[in-house]
Amino acid sequence: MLDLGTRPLIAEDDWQLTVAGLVDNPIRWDWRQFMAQPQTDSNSDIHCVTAWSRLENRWSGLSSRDFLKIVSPKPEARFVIFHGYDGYTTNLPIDRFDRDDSLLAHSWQGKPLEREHGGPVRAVIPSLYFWKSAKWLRHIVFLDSDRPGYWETRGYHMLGDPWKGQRYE
Ligand SMILES: Nc1nc2c(c(=O)[nH]1)N[C@H]1C(S)=C(S)[C@@H](COP(=O)(O)O)O[C@H]1N2
Ligand SMILES: [Mo]
Repeated sequence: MLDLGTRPLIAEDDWQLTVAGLVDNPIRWDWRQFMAQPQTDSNSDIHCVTAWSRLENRWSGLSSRDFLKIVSPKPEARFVIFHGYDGYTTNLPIDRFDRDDSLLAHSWQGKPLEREHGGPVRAVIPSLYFWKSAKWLRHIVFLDSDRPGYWETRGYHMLGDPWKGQRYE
């Protein structure tokens, strides 16, 4: 599985990222504000639940660590849910987001993310199956309890750790 098939076309000028839920600083960024944040490159492998992997990806963007410093989650925030412009959602524990290889990426292999791969901005969470890496990122919500996203309500695993083979619940 790759995506829901809609592949929304979001011009950089129309793109916005909003944050809600249990944070001290619920930001709303446009493209220019997002691109003005600290920049990080991160190399990682990714693993799709349908058994393919793509090794040695170089992602560039805002690291999760820097992002979390800015939005400042409240102590009771334990889960995150990503929303895409295509209506997709996916959930993960905050400790998987808060890893040094997780980021909000605008580039892949040194080039702007193509629409097909989630441009302008996608989440990249290498420690979980690739369905957790939401494309066309629009909105991030911080929660005190875990809520299933699109695939998770359809029988996929709430965590989805590829090293534990957590495909289905
Ligand atoms: N917004 C959104 N993000 C998504 C999906 C989707 O349908 N919508 N599919 C997921 C799945 S199942 C996979 S395997 C990867 C595919 O990313 P790629 O197209 O860059 O290979 O995106 C993930 N992120
Ligand atoms: Mo997937």
